[in-house]
Amino acid sequence: GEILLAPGARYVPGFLDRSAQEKLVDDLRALLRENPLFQPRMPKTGKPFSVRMTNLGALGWVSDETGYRYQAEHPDTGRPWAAMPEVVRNTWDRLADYPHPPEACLVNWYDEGARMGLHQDRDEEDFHAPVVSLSLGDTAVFRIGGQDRKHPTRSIRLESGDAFVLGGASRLAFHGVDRVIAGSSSLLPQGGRINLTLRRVTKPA
Ligand code: MD3
Ligand code: FE
Repeated sequence: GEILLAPGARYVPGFLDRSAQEKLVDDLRALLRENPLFQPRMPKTGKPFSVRMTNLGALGWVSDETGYRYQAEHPDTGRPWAAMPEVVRNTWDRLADYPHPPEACLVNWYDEGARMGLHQDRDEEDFHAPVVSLSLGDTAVFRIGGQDRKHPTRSIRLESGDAFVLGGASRLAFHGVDRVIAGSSSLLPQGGRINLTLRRVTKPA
């Protein structure tokens, strides 16, 4: 079943079954050896994020003292990002309802205590393309509001295997992760949470 939370915000609980989640975590662990997590930093202040990140695909989102941007190389290794696993490409094809492939898959890795403040995703050129998210591991207390920071927000729990599609009027909604509930999933033996966000970055020709 699929739940419409707001115009364009489609929540798909249980999109990946347990065996697909386990296979995806195995794939990610292998990809992380060549394509390690890095510690993003806030523009200007250089304050480190509590979430560690990496990317898969042609382009990746990075943040450091000089600003936010998409780039083709890993900031620490200088190499191109690893390719997206098949299950990730298939997720986009099944959920995005958009006629071009994704260019970036941002991998957010939440250790205990990590969070993500309320923000908009606006570093992409084409807001007609949705953002598709997949959650793995411990449950996140996720918050979503409107297009203005002052608009009211609601809180939902994103569990392991859940998908979320943010398109249409929700594409520029403010959103964030208040906290991760330690011990809520057995998928990752060390605990924590992984979120994958699939994005189109450039305007298709
Ligand atoms: C709502 N990630 O990477 S995923 C991000 O759980 C990000 O790691 C969160 O926000 C996470 O930018 C949330 C769900 C999500 C992704 C993109 C959105 C919700 C969104 C874009 C617009 C509105
Ligand atoms: Fe976001």
